[in-house]
Amino acid sequence: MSEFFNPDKETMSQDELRALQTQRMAALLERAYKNPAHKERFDRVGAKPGDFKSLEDLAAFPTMSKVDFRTNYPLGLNLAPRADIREMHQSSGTTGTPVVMPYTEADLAQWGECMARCYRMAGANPGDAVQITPSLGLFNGGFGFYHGARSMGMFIIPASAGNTPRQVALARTFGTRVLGAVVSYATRIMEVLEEEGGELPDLEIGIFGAEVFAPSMKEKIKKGLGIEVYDIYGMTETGGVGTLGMDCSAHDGIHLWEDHYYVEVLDRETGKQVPDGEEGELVVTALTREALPVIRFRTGDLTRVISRDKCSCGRTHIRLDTITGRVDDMLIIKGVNFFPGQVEQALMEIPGVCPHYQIIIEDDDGVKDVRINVEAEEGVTGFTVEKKLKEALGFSPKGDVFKPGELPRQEGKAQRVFFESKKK
Ligand code: DLL
Repeated sequence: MSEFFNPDKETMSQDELRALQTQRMAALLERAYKNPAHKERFDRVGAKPGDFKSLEDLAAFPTMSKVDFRTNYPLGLNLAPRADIREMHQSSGTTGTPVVMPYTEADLAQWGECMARCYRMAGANPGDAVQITPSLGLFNGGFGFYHGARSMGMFIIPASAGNTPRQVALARTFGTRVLGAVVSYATRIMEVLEEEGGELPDLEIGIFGAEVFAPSMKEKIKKGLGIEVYDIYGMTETGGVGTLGMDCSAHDGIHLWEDHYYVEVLDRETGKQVPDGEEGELVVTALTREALPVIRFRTGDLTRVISRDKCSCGRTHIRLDTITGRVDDMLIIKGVNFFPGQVEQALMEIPGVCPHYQIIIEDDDGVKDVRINVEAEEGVTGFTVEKKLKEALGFSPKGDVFKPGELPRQEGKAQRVFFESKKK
């Protein structure tokens, strides 16, 4: 059986991809201009869809962000007739107004195809049992795994979030081969398995994402569950999990579905494209979505282009590095800038450390300090943690070591950073 879900599209040459993107982009800009919110955005900077001739011309068009979703809440950016909307998802965010993503029938098929490509890329086959552990609800995670599995023709176990002992029992009873999860939930399943002392003999493939996923964490989960682990990427605004791609078994970058999405990596300050290999903010245009295609959407995610060359797996689409963090997650403590993902990377490199940790930012009347709470097996001390982080990040946080199981567990995306104010 082919390793590709859609071999023609997944192996198009870069030249063919550029031509397809150019044609799709031109049509998209014309279509979006009929929407009052986009028209207003384009007019503000004097960008006219008719002036777009090549992908270089896109730089003249404005970027958009979550703010555009919020000011046009709930469906102001939707281009499809209301009667054609078949499903919606939304992400809550932290500022109150949610980001809403509507889907037409064609959008659901596009999502299903992107996800099916990911399943296939991970080595999943039609008929395999896939267990879906992100919640099937407004969060796109659960339904994305579902639509992709429908497109592939898999045996779907829509377990949704929570009740981990039941998840393990389901996997055992129905022979789950593929597990879809938010990264931190995969560690929870691992933990319950360890407590029970059992194994999941049929489980071979883990497709995890939604959170920063440090290479050392991947390694820990891979070993802990004894499976191959894939890093899947996507977001509400682009149409959900898997829309932006995943790494293949060569694990040499996230294959981004370029026939569906056009990406730029921009310098945050200048808004200019950075050279390949340099880190910047990922900006995405959705070329094939009917209801709500984003145009130059500033994702807030930091990454870099790893390669535009054909991968050893045969796929030709651009490859991006794993997401190192979000622009707004950067922490500055005692003059040192760092991202939570760097803390994760360093912590998971310490032998005996468990994948459950918290980064506490203590604010003592304006003076900030960091405390790391981390679970670890006997023998790992606060000093070990402090030394490792000093080496990795250049400053010395306090390290507090907890016994396995002592820190709180979450079912959705894990909150890793906490702020504590000591001001009276
Ligand atoms: O988290 C989609 C998803 C669900 C991806 C399940 C993978 C698995 P949102 O809730 O809209 O959608 O959050 C999107 O999560 O901008 C990134 O900051 C982060 N994110 C998603 N995937 C990854 C990943 C889903 N593989 C936001 N690595 C994005 C790092 C990720 N961060």
